[in-house]
Amino acid sequence: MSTTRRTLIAMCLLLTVVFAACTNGANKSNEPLSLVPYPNSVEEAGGFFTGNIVKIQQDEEVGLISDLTMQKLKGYLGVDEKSNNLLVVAKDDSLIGEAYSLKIEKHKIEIKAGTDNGIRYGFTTLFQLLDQYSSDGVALPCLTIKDEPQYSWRGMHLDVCRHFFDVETVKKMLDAMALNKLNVFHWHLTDDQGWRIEIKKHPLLTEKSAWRDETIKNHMANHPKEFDGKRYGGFYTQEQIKEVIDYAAELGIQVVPEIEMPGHAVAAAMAYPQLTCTGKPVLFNEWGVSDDVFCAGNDGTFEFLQDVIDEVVELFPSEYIHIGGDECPKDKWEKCPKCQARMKKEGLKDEMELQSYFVKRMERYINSKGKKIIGWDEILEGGLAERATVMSWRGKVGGLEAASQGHDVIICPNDDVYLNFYQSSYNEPLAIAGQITLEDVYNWSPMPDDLAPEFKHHVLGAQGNLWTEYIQDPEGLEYMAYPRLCALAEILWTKDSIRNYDNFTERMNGQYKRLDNLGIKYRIPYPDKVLPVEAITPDNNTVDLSVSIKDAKVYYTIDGSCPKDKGIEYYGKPLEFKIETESPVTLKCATKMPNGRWSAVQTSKLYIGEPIKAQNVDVKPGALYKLKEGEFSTANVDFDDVKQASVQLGIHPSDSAPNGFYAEQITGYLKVPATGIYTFTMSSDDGSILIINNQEVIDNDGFCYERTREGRIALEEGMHSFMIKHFQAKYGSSLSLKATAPDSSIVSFDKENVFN
Ligand code: TNX
Repeated sequence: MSTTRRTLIAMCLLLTVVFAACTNGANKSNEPLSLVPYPNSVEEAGGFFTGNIVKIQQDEEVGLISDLTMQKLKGYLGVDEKSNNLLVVAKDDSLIGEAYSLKIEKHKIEIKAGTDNGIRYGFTTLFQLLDQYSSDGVALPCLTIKDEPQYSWRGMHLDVCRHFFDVETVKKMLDAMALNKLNVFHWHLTDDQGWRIEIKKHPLLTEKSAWRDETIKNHMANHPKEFDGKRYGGFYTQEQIKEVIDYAAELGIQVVPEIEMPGHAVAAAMAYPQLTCTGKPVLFNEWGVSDDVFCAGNDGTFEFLQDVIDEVVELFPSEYIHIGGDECPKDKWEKCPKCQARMKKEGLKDEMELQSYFVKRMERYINSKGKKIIGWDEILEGGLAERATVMSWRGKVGGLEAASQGHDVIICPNDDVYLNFYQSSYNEPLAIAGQITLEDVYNWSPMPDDLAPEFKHHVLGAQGNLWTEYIQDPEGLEYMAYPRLCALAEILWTKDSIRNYDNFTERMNGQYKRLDNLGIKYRIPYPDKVLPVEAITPDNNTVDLSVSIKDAKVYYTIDGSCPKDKGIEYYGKPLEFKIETESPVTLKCATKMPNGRWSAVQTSKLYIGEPIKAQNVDVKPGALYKLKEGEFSTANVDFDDVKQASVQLGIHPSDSAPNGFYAEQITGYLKVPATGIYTFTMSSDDGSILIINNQEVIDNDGFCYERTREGRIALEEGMHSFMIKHFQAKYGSSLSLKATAPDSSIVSFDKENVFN
């Protein structure tokens, strides 16, 4: 072979290698593009755009690049007429609605869209790429992104009534929404516990209704109730409201105000008692639903609400006004002569229809002002208002029903996207109920399964709802909202077919840094693969302390001390325990972010040793059941003095305690089918404790709505004694328990497996 030929081949090879390095380089060390929400189409071309200065070439269209966008751009790139790197921003009417395209070539970046929001999103994507690719000088991978959202309603709701959040906090939330390409801010401005919007015609709404004398402490399930005795309140002046609306508009976010009616009206009625059926002032300094609602028989109520709407429509450019409509008990209407007279006059057959009358009447008024109404799914009851959009919060059912009737709907079920619910089972600040993890949000989809294809376009999208009964301050708010909001944003933007949770988790590494830049104190996950009670056996002698955030480090201790002080760094390899180690070991671990912020500390008791020997006992079917009536605040109740036990075949809460306040204890033997580690899962409302072979496996104690917790223990095949303790105070009651065997089969606590 001639030298020239050899050189040519070598050069070709070299070029191939360089090219490969470049395309790979676009994914520095195979990192995915750190974009959240992920664009719907990305084609990487190879090569890089380099350089820190661009010349901007913009269409004549006015306002295509907003001042704010320009300001942000200058934080990344210099702008100079003489640069031969071009940034082209162009209107392209073939890109509909919020669609945009972003093309990066070696000397040119081009953003195209048909609308201002499209251009904004193009820049948001560009800025995210610049975050990722400008550590040592800008080197953006050449690519073409063609993108548009899956849903048009990508929202975030904030309740500023239960707790008040000032303008700065709201603006910070809007910044985070814009970062995630969300476009609707649903501002819940009135409720029982506070009226937050200045209405000039009715000044007492801010003088009186914006304040309460005290607030319930702890969880509302606690019994007896305690109050803090501290006056609390706040409101927005109309000037401040305008400031927020303008700020949101700059970010491409529509602000939808919510004025609650006919329920959740107590704050208004505190100042204007004539608005309720009794005409007496009412107070409601706790959470939940009050019986006192706006009187539907009194024309004065409608006049008052119309006055409010008059000022609201003047302030808010949004095409929608949310009128609430949820949780309106009918007790007072049933007894109110005016309401009953109204029903008779209007030919309404029941109070449901009276509610529908109320909503329809207000809808007509709001429509006459050129706006559309939205209501929570209760507005379906008694007949839906003609043009209303329905917000489905009690599951997707209301949404399904309304969409099938040809109404637009927004899907935001409490079990899926209530960002006031717990984010994990342990170490969380007090929250209302439930559990919705980041992964749960990510794996959810707003579209109701049974919706006929011809109605699917009525599903406008979804939103995260942030009710603030248990969220007292901005830090608490940020903890609950993020990172779940990012997951929600992605499911609303990115097509289901290209979404993937692991990939999202990787891309979140970049998004966490952006949240850091906004000063947002999002929740940092603690290592949660290790449960509070763990079993370590010769066959299974490791614990995994990994967390999903790549840039974070995990520290742990095994001497009971705090891992934040002198923890040992965990290097991603499961920790091994020798079976001779003295048992139990108290393991504590926590996650540290690159900026020094810590997660909560997870504490775990590791029981080390051979599986516990089975008990050799003579048994009969069923468990022994003891009940104690009375008001308890813990499941840890002594039952020795209860001599009489009944036999019960399954594990379920008492259905015989007459006043709903009781504690119960269930004891017996559980038969397990094989030797190995068992995971026990227990849900209860209120608290419960599980003890196996005299060892506490699950501590799920305390006042709560239904809550699920787990624990592990190693058992030999055969019989093992157990004790379940449970107490019930106010509100719902439940208790359920199961064990997962080493082969993943389920051992249920039923007559096949439970003995005494
Ligand atoms: C139900 S969701 C409510 C709110 C509460 C929330 C607590 C809805 C329309 N009404 O008043 O704050 O649950 O999760």
